[in-house]
Amino acid sequence: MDMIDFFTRSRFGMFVHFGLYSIPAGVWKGREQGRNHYAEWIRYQALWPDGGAIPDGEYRALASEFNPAAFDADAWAEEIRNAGMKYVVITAKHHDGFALWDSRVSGFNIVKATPFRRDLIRELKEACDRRGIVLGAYYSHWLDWEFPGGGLPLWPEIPEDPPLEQPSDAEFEHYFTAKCLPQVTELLDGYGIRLFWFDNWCKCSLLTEARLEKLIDLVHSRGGIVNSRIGVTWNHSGGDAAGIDYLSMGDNQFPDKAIPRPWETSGTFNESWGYHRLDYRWKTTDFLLKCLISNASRNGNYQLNIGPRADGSIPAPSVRRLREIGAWLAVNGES
Ligand code: FUL
Repeated sequence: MDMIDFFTRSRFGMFVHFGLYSIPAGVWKGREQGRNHYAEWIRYQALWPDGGAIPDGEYRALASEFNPAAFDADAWAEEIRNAGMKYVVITAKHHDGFALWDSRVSGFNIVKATPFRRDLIRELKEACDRRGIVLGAYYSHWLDWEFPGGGLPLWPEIPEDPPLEQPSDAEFEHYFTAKCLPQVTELLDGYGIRLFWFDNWCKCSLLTEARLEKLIDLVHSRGGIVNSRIGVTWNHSGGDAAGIDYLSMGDNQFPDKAIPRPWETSGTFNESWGYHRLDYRWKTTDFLLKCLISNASRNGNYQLNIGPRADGSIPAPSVRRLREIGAWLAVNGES
């Protein structure tokens, strides 16, 4: 399958943010995380604005509680298909460094570090394959809060706190060659992933052109595709995005004109990406449909995110909206 051709024709896909952060779900020791509602950032937001992050050991300990027993890959895939979505991109590894597959590269993963012990990526891939849905991977290639040398947030921008000390170039090189490239290779060769969503949004000196080229070449060597947030272009507008296959807009950003190359907007049902138990700011189905139609009319895709609960179930407000959108598309959409 020509992946970029598939992507361009797809129009509608699902995004999934799922990981250890789904357990605290925006609340740490009885207190709502500060700064914004991105629950997947809780490690560095729990104590904001008082400063400080959740200590490494305390965050890692969440792994021993991670047991999404209600996860049912076929049930997820059914929701995806019935919503009219053609593909799904899941946080194979988000910034916290925790992998949702049985990685040989780092033991900080769902099989080796949790009581669940099941390979979620494998199960989801098989359920998607059975339905002709393409499974893609979000992979945080710059930030990795677990592995020595991984990028750290450029925060805190809290005046009284010093910025976090970033890894040196040599330290980042260690992370990049010992974790990032080998894990992406695992996803390519061990799981047949060909659709990648990388995430970087600021000019970062650690992501040198040489490193980006290596990562892009690796994915391309297997016929895979990469998005602009890999860091080649960071204004999301196209520009000099040489080497990348499709543009990713900023979070929930909808352009008002057609873009002459493959592109997508990733968006949320409420505000957070990961499940946040206090995020009640649900968008209406009408609004979400308008976003989809607007992007489709401008030759772009809409990648709409769910944040499953720690037990692996999809929150009811998302299910309801997915089904409403699917019902509308069944009558009005092209198949
Ligand atoms: C951002 C990330 O920092 C958020 O956590 C989320 O994954 C969003 C889609 O992209 O850059």
